[in-house]
Order: sequence, then C-alpha cells, then structure tokens
Amino acid sequence: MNQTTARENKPAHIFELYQTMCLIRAFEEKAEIAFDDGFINGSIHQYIGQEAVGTGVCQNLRASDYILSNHRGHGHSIAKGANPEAMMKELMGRVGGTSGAKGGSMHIADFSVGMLGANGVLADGLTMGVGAAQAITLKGEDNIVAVFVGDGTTNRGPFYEALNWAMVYELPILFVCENNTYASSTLTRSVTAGEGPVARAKAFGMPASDVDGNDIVAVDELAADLIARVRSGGGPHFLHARTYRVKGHISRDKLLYRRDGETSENWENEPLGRCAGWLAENGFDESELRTAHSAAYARIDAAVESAKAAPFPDAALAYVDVQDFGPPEPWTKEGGAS
Ligand SMILES: Cc1ncc(C[n+]2csc(CCOP(=O)(O)OP(=O)(O)O)c2C)c(N)n1
Ligand SMILES: [Mg+2]
Repeated sequence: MNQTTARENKPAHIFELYQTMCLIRAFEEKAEIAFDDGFINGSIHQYIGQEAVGTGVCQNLRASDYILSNHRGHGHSIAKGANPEAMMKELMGRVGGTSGAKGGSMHIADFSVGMLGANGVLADGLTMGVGAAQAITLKGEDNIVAVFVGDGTTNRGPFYEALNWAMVYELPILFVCENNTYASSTLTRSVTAGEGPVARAKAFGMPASDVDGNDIVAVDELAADLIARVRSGGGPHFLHARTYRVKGHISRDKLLYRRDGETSENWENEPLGRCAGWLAENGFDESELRTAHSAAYARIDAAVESAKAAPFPDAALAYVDVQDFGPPEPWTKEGGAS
C-alpha cells in the first residue's frame, strides 16, 4: 500500500483497506469449506466480523514493524502482508506452507513481513511481543510492535505481566484488545470483574482508547495516530476495539449458547458491509466494489486449488526446523536424570 498517496485520497485509501478485508473474508469462508471437506486437520478459528480491526491496525504499520497474533490469526497475518497462498498451504499441511507445513492454522508465522507468529496458548503472544519490543529498544530501532489479544485473554495472568513490563520499560508496543464479546462459549463480561479491559490497562498507568471495531474508517484513523505516538517514544498504548465474533469459536461450533436472532442482528453491523456503504457514499460505484469483492474470492479459490494440488512434505523432513533433543534420559529417584 502506498500510504502517502492513500492519505491524500481518503476514499482510495479506504478502498485499499476494503480489498484487504475482502481477502480475509474470502480466506476464512473458503478455509471453512476446505475444513468441512476434510482438507484441513485440527480446527480453525475464523476472523469473520473482525476484519476491520486487524486491517486498520496492520495496514498502518511498516513492513519492518512486528505483530504477534493469537489463535485467531489468519486475518492479522493477511493484513500484515503474509501470502494467502502460502497460508492456505500451511492450513492443509502442504509443501510451500508459511511454517513449512509444521504449524497449521494456529502457528502461522512469516518473519519476512514482521508477522512473528500466531499462538495457541492464550496470552503468550503478549509476553513475546513485549520481548520483541524490548529488543527493538535495545537495538535503538524505530520499529514498533502490535500485539492482538482477545477479551477473554485479559483474564489471564500473563496479560498483567506484559502490561506491567511494557510500562516499566516504556516499550514501543501497541496492545490491541479485540473484544468480540465471547471467550469460546462464554460471554466474557459474565466472567470479568470490574469495568473491563480499558480500566485494567489504565490501572497500569497505560493510556487507553476505545473504538468501534467494525468501523474501518474509525479504526484506521485512530490506529494511525496511536502508532505514530508509540513510534515517536510515547510508550505503550492500549486500544480496545468493540466487535463481534460472527462465527463459532472454532469451525465445528454450532452456537447453541446464543439466543435466537443474536447472530443475524450482529451481522447487520459487519465491517465489510459498513465499509462498502461508506465507499458508496464517497464516490465508488457498486460495480467497482463488486469487482474488488470477486477478485478477492477468485484469488482465494485459486489458492485453495493450488494448495490441494501441492504435495505433502517428505516424511524425512519431519525433524528439520524443530527442536529435537533425542529421547529423554531415564529418571532416577536419587538425582533426577541419570
Ligand atoms: C492458556 C490457555 N487456556 C485456555 C485455552 C483454550 N482457549 C482457546 S481460545 C479460548 C477463548 C479465548 O477467548 P478470547 O481471548 O476472547 O479470544 P477469541 O477466541 O474470542 O478471539 C480458550 C479458553 C488456551 N488455548 N490457552
Ligand atoms: Mg473474545
């Protein structure tokens, strides 16, 4: 993205963000089909409904900035510039996958674009993000780190360690809390004491902002400001984005814990439709939006076909690029390992 040109022409800039959001939406929808058809093992956590948060934040970062993601990381990765074709191969465990087909959906990483990793252990991205921010400071660079964290994860201990450390060392880090209302099948507010994530960040003396996370224009404007502020030595910032997890927690979730009509009511507010509405009011005609939408789906369709056609890695490569210390030493009562 050419940010300078984009800033001079706001509708063109928002249109670019719309294209990225379409790519994420298409990726998630096609991944679900591939999962249902048996091409993906394990589970996938879809980002549908939350596209504006990852897109608005990541597309305001430089290629040399870093992000840390969580278990719901497809959208963050695409928004930071990871290659969707290689990501689809990773999901299917094929040669050419972003993590050499050893990670799958929850361990996508692409260091070439500053995407330091998705993560299946809730809150681990936070502490790793703080480590990356500390490394930046020690090296005297002007990059920054953005870390994505779910609302439910703000109830885990490492969340507090990470915020505390970041504040003590005034690190260049933006914490992005995506409040999608749920933690698995639990309404997060029903298991969260006090006033929630913003109040908790402020308790550490950390400046915190709140945004409608389904409004790409609002997320983009605020993220641009906050990122500039963090980069210029302003220390950590906490961004709380209100959004909604349209799909189930994982691919097989039947949403039996939701009240009738809840999902469809929230669908009215989904970010792509809202962005398309904004673009229509700002000079784009429907055919341009439809073309962008179709182009994203065509690209992901091709990615799916190319992943299906790619071979599985040779079994001999199973121990390459992974830690292998050999079999454990036998344990003895006297002194641990013999
Ligand atoms: C340490 C740890 N505890 C529990 C889990 C199981 N788990 C995976 S996702 C999830 C809910 C996370 O909710 P939230 O942080 O709001 O993120 P969201 O799924 O809504 O994006 C749970 C409990 C885990 N992966 N890691
Ligand atoms: Mg959540």
